[in-house]
Amino acid sequence: MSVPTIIVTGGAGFIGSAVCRYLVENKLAHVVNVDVLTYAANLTSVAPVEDSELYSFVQADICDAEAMAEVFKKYQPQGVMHLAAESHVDRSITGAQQFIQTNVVGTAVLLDAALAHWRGLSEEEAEKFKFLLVSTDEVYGSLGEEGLFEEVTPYDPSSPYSASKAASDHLAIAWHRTYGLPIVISNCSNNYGPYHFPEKLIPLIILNALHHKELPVYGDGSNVRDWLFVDDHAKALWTILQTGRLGEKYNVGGRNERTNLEVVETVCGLLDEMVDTAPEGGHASLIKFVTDRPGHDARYAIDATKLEDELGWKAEENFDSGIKATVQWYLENESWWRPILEEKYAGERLGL
Ligand code: NAD
Ligand code: TDX
Repeated sequence: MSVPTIIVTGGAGFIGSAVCRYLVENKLAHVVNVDVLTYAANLTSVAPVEDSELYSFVQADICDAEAMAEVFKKYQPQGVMHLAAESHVDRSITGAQQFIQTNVVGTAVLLDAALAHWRGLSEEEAEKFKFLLVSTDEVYGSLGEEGLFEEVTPYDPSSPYSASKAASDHLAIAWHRTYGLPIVISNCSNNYGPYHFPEKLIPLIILNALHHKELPVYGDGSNVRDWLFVDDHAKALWTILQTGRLGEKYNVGGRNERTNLEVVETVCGLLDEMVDTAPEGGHASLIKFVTDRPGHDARYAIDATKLEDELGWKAEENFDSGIKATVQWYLENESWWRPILEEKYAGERLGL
């Protein structure tokens, strides 16, 4: 059976690697993983599929127009799933320029490469081609205590990261309206799961707790995020690429709102049960409330009704079992995270 060839940008990152594993393991597509391999990349995350004939890897920068043109020419893809990005809000606050470069300029370069490719296709092939821009709920800004983000919620980004993602969403829509490029956009809530880089809240807390280091909770820990298991996101992205309507946006989320403090306490409680090295007073005794993130959005919560009703996707993993499986994965996969901790950045962060 022949399967489509799909370019996945950022396939060595947290979500991109889950997408690569899902598509290749289920023989849904030939994946061409295009990743420049920044600090956040890890090819070990795609090791389970790297020997498959349905998997190819190209080390290239999405900002490099020539390299992108070559990738399209060589692989003649039927679709693009664009995940490559600078993704960490705190880094965007201390250094915004790389976010503008990758998320804004890089997306524009990739859109142009996709457009040139699409224009060269036969009418029949062009009809089947689709470009999925993978975006975030952070483009909508912050909610108060009530309400949910809908696809029509106005954009109101707070951080350099979310502003750069909002810009890339606008570029994709512009390439659709102006040039007709077949675009679809997804806006997803916070992901968690295996292979998550340990600068993000959940893996940072797991690894700091295991090392009896402080567990930094910004502000009073009352900020709310809406957590989705990463494999549910990967399935949603494939569904949207396959059946999403052109020029449309789809919100992705699993209705799992938690305050940050609840998340941290949950992880601590699981570790208390799962390891026999807990500090006196339990892992939660390591919690430290620290200076808040500037521009810290109070609450995110996604209404995924459009995706559920129109395209039939539904989150399968619930947070209680998903977070337990995630903690278990980190306990069993020190070979994945140990080399990352030994890198300079993480060593500083974790005080190792
Ligand atoms: P990540 O930081 O783990 O991975 C990003 C990947 O992109 C890395 O492998 C990196 O090497 C690659 N990359 C960065 N710059 C590149 C460039 N110039 N050229 C080619 N590759 C480059 O990110 P993630 O958490 O997996 O997020 C993936 C996408 O999903 C991002 O677009 C992000 O905005 C979006 N998103 C993330 C979340 C989340 O909770 N993590 C939620 C919603 C949306
Ligand atoms: O040490 C910490 N302490 C803390 O309290 C860290 C790293 C985070 N936090 C808080 C800030 C957030 O309210 O936890 C929450 C989650 O923080 P992050 O893991 O940095 O994620 P967030 O800022 O919500 O953004 C993530 O979800 C949306 C991804 O990094 C983005 O790429 C995605 O778009």
